[in-house]
Amino acid sequence: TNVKSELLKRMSAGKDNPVSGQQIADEYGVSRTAVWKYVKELESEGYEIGTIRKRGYYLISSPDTVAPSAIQQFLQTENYGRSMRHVETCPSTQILAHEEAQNGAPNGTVIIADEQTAGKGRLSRPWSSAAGKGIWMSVITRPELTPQQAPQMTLVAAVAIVRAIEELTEVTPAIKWPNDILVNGRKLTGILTELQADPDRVKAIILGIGMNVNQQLEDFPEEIRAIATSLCIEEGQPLSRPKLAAKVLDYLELYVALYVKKGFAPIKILWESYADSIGKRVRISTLQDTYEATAKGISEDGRLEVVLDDGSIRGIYSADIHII
Ligand code: BTX
Repeated sequence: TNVKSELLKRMSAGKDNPVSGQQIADEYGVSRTAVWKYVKELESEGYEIGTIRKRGYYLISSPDTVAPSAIQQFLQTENYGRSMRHVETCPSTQILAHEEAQNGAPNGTVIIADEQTAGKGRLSRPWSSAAGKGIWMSVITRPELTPQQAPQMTLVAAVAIVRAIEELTEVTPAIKWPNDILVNGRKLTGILTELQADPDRVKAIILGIGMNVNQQLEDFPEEIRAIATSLCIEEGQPLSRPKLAAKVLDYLELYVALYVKKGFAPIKILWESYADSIGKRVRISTLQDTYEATAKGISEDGRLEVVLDDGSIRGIYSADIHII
């Protein structure tokens, strides 16, 4: 697959710069027949490939797919996304990722689906995952962290996603604590962080990332049309899902490494620069109760700090926040 994604990457240079099969074969120490087989494989996956006699192959068009080679041609990571499993449809990539993690999947393994039939959010809420319209992926990470440091990974992922969106689009995303990315007040992306751990050691943190990319409003179930949005809706044009998925993985690897090495402080600064609730009046709903307060910032351990009306400060581990 390494040769295949490299082939794909180089074929994207266009008709004037065809890729020589012989050269790829020499560089990677494989036979020309093997290269030719990769070309045929790509064609069967929906790529249209042109051939110029004696010069090589070039890409005419790409299918709208999140298959591994489509994503990997854009990847700049060391580990993240290098091992990848793509399924057309599944109930939830989180379930597959938990199984793979238990079976020893390496750090950075990605499970990605074109469609989820039972995508899940926090507290078993449903996550709408229309076929071919979004990025529905779970990233198995194995950072050197204690279980107490795991919840901040949600915030690390949020910063990575926002940076990727900023780099590839014109939209201005905001982060809503703890796990939503909003554009113009509507939900664009959700993050679900799940943990496999011993009492004192993280075995795997599974980051479930759901990004609305190419939906139109009618692709969302009716009950969320008023609160959801997609990059296509916001930008007025479709976006390449594999390019975006690769960019998210690039930033995710970078910021997870930063967090592990330098602690939460640098992430906190980034996070707060994108947060939409800081300084604002919010309604906080936990499983136990609902109350109002003013959001102050986040703490070193990722809690949302709010000032209650009696002036006391409270740090919240998990809740739903509404700006009022
Ligand atoms: P959450 O609990 O913060 O958000 C769930 C709520 O968001 C739902 O109750 C609904 O109101 C709304 N919602 C549902 N689907 C969408 C959507 N597509 N766009 C905007 N709003 C929506 C958020 O949980 C965490 C979501 C993680 C999803 C990923 S996808 C890959 C991985 N696999 C999996 O099953 N979950 C994760």
